[in-house]
Amino acid sequence: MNINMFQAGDNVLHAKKEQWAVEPRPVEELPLPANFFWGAATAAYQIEGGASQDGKGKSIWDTFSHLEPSRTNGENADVACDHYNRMLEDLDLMASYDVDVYRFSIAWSRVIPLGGRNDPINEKGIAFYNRLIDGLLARNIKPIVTLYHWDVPQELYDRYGAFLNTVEFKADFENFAKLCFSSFGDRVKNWVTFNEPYIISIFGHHSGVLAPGHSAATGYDSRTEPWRVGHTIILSHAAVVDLYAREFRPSQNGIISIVLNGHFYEPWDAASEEHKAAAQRRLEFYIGWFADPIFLGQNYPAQMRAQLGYRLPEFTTEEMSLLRKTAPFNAFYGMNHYSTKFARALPDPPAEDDCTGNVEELAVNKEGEYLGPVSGMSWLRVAPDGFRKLMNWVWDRYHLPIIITENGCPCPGESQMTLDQAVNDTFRVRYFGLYLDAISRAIYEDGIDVQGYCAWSLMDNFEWSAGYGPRYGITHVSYETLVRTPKKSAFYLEQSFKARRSGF
Ligand code: GBH
Repeated sequence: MNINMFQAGDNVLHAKKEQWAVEPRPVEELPLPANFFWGAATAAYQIEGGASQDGKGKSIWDTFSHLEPSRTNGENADVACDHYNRMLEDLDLMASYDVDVYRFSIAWSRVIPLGGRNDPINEKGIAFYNRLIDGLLARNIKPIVTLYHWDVPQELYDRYGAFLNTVEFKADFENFAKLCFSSFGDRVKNWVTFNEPYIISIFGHHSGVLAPGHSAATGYDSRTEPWRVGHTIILSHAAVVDLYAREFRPSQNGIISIVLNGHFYEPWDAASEEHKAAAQRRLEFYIGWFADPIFLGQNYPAQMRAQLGYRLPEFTTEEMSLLRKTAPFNAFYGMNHYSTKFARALPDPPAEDDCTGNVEELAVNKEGEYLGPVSGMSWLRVAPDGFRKLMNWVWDRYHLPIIITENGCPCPGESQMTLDQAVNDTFRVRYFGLYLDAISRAIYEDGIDVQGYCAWSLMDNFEWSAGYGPRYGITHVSYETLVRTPKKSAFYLEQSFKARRSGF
């Protein structure tokens, strides 16, 4: 059976068949190890709803999604997928897909409504996550739990600017982490501290597209804020890894790390040393920024320090020794990856608030070639070779087992489709097939230790600044009725993992 088979006439609206550079090979040729695990990912604010139910406090996203004029497509996640009240149904849905793992995040303001280390705990919030975790284990699904997926309690932002105050934030985050480890760590064995520090720093404090929406245009210092935020995240991560290793790992035996996102970058002109260097530099400014200090226990990449100068905070001697000490405690590299871009060197000097390494990002190269077919998002093109190259880049530099913690796409035109059209998501099936092929090649042809895969996302959900427009789910959600309907891609993943792992 070739389950990668592409059905003509399915909903590949804007992607003509000949646009696909690589034809998926039959899974018999591209297997995965028998112990490779798969599942689906979500984030609290994007699915839970129950915005003020049972004592939940506000997060910066509750504030941001209610701004006038709207910065979130006129929509908010007060209800979202109502997962807070439909959790049992969602557990059964996951079980029906035969997932091995479920990656979700804990809403900090649900368990500590005001967020701080001297603030009260909300037992009803703790009880919700206990029910979720117990429900997963009862269905033989392992939880992978993210402590922070973008929803810092609003009160901490009001008190001290959240990430902008390294000392205060770190202390409050440690306290929150400790509460989670002590409440859930008897059953949760896979922890992620932060989801996508790059996005928190740059999209939250440079472009201002995401909460708290800081940018030069809204009156903030985008020359320095993103780097301060990144610094806070790195040190808070290290402190929590240290806390876990000292106080919890001996009895709980779990593992911990961080999730970094990043495109792969190809040079805009592959024949030019200048543009090849730009692609490398862009990867260092995107990924090395966090991964060099966290996984190597080293300072920021030299090219970043050279370009950014005073804009980049410095690690003290004690901080450097904390980084060196905790680096080996990170058990895996959590990779969120969607697409590839071309990198083109910009003329020097860089803009005074440049955060790219002085690189322009493009979808098309010097020859006018596109990276691959475009999905339902203009930035997200299908480029499985770039995915494989990124796994190689990360493996060569950090030598850690890789877990793909997010990967997926919306189909072209999906936001306008009827239910029947949307569940027949052949574009997504094809994207998944090609990206799984890349993982198989990374493992068997490149010798990389890739251990597991989480599709983004378990279900359609609130896509941040884009509201309910883009749909990334392997399950369709009707935002009128909140009814869940599995898409073809959910069955594809179930079948594909079954076949790829069966060890032909
Ligand atoms: C992930 O973020 C999030 O973890 C998840 O919550 C989210 O729903 C999912 O992806 C889908 O977006 O590079 O300037 O062209 C991914 C963050 C958002 C980063 C889109 C890159 C593209 C704009 N990505 N962004 S750009």
